[in-house]
Amino acid sequence: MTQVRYWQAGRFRIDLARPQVMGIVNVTPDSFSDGGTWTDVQSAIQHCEQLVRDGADILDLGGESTRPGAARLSVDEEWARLAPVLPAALSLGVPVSVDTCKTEVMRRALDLGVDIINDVQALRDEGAEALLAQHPAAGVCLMHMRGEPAAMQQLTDYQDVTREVLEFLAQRAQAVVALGVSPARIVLDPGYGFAKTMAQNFELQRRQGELLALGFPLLVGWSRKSSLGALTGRAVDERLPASLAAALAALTHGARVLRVHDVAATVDALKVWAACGGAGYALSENGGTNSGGRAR
Ligand code: HH2
Repeated sequence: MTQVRYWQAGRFRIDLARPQVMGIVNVTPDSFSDGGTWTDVQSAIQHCEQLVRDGADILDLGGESTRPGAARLSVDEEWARLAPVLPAALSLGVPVSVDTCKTEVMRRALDLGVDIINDVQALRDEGAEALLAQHPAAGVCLMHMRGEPAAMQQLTDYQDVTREVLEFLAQRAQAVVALGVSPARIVLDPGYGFAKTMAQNFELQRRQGELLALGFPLLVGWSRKSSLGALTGRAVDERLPASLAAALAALTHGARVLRVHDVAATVDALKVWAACGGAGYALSENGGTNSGGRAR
């Protein structure tokens, strides 16, 4: 299977020849695994710096938890968490992503210069697609989920989860491209843990390679998720081995970007995986205009 080589992401053209590690910075009191740890501005900035020292290729900052039942914030509440941390994150020399579903938060983040919008709702908020289409270069991650986080775990009735995720992502990517976003700016995410049972998450993982037929790079987020806890019987702070195993499985099935909490451990695992000849994919040169992606 030939895969796209570059992801155009704001100031950067990210080279996917080497799998990329996206480090999670949750500036939230209630995220499922690290809520409350990085809520004050200084500790959030220090966490960004530490993740970059640990080898993060991308930082993903979120101000609103997406866990089932999490409180929904207003634009101003969400932005008040992100705004003091973003300028420091943007100075660290790596692409910065903002994890949000709200068009107005996206607009403010793009105005500040963030490189990527990571949207678990795949740009379905009103005006979100058009906002990205107006922007010349920002990257975007379109993720599959159903409904809202509050009730999504009741929406797990699929005939064939992989086919439905594929059709949803195809439709969302097509809609965004039709509005003028270059395909080189788009990555897709199957949305592990979002409106899926444990069995569906693992079935989707086993068949994840089918999503490559859409012609976009894949980003995945397995880190510490509850299906890993259900399978291993481990509490959320004991899921690192399970998270690493799932991350490597995702790479084997074609993912190129891993969204993780434990950057240092993931970087080590990737080094060993690569030295052992971990999945080699043929890569096609694709579009994208800016350079500046780091070589490391
Ligand atoms: N998972 C979470 C949040 N954002 N974005 C993408 N693209 N893919 C994911 O799998 C994904 C995501 C949930 O993890 P986390 O951010 O740690 O938790 P919370 O949403 O509770 O802050």
